[in-house]
Amino acid sequence: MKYEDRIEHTSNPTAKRLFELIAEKETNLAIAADVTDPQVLLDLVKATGDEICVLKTHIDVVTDYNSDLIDELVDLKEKHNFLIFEDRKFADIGNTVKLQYSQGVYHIVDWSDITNAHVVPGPGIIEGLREVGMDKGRGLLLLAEMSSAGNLATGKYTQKALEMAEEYSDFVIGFIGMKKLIDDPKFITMTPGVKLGGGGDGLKQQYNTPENAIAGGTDIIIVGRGIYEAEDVKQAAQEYRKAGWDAYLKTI
Ligand code: S5P
Repeated sequence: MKYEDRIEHTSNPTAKRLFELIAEKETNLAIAADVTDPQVLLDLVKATGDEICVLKTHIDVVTDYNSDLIDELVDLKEKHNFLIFEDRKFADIGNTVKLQYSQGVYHIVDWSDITNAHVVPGPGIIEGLREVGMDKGRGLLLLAEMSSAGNLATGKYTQKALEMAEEYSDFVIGFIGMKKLIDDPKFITMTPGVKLGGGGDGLKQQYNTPENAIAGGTDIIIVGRGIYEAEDVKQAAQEYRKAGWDAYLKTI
């Protein structure tokens, strides 16, 4: 199914916007901008912003953080037309994640269109995040699978994540997964652990190629070191974008 044909299947405004912008921009590439220097982060986003549909951040790895960085990232988001996904991987009880999502240093709910959560605490984690995210039109991804070797998100755990997503599908827009896990056009699957040539990283990360990830039915490829460690980050982003989009065109 084409991305644009899935807009009507979801009620969540962030999911709608994401399908729309992927189709408009013709890119299913998300960058994992895991750099620690705020200026390097901004330069990376400036260089790659036109190639991506999603900027995935780990805001807590940025040194010398101040909230001006968020203002600048939001300006770049408007300029280059992408969504922001703070990869916070919440993992606590509902009341605690609600505070972590909305308060503290980062006030994630105020600027991040998408965030994600582990399902190990059960559905209370979704309810807590939903209490602050829903009114702002945000979307949540559940970690139904992981990319690292030996991870425990398999079998029944993965199945439970899919059931929880169905139950809260006004707020849960999809999954982190290694492949399409459920045949339902409203859910978006994003796959990390993607690198041209495949391989691993010495700390149990496992890489799949963009072609194989998309052939497995995922919707968005998440690429970090494959892009930001390249000599020419723009050119690398263009290569991944083309690989991801060509692979998608083969599926429709
Ligand atoms: O299972 C996972 C889930 C995530 S969100 N495996 C992952 O690697 N990630 C994230 O994807 C990880 O936190 C990092 O930001 C990115 C992968 O980065 P790369 O440099 O290995 O491409």
